[in-house]
Amino acid sequence: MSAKVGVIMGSTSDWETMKHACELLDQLAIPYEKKVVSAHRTPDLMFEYAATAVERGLQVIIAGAGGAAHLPGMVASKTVLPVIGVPVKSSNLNGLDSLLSIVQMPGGVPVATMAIGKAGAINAALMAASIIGSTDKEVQSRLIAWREAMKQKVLDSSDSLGV
Ligand code: RP5
Repeated sequence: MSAKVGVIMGSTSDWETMKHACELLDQLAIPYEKKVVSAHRTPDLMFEYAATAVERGLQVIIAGAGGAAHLPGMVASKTVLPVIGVPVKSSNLNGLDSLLSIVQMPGGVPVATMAIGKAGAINAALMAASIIGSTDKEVQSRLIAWREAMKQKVLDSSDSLGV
C-alpha cells in the first residue's frame, strides 16, 4: 500500500526521537515512508519532497528537526498538506531552540507543533491518525481501540497500587 504519511527528519541523529512516531504508525497500521531531508544540507531535496507530496499520495507530513529547526516550516511553505512538527531535543538548549523555531510560524503557513522529544513524536503519529481517520473509518477505529487500550493500561496500573 502506498504511503499516507511522510516521516522526514533533518538528520539520522533525529531517528532516536522520530522512531517513536514510526512505531506508533506501525501499531496503527498506517502506511508511511521515512527519509532524511535537511532544510540546510539538502534544500533542493526538501523543496522537491514537499512540492511532490500531494501527487505522490501523501496525506500528512511529520517533520522532525533540532536546533535551528527550519524543516517543518519550509516544508509547510511548499505543500498544502498538514505538516506536523516535532522539535527534537538538542544538546545545547534542550530542544527549546527546536520548539521555538518550529512553533513561531508567520500567519498563513501553519505547522502543528508537538512537544519536544519522544512525547512529541508519539503525538505526531496520533495526530496524523486523527487527521487520516476523519475520512478513513478503519484508521479511526484503530485509533479508538488504541485509546481504549491506553485507558485500560492506566486503570490497571492504578489498581496495582492497591488503593
Ligand atoms: C538539524 O540539526 C537536525 O534535525 C538535527 O537535529 C541537528 C543536528 O544534526 P547532526 O549534526 O546531528 O546531523 O538539522
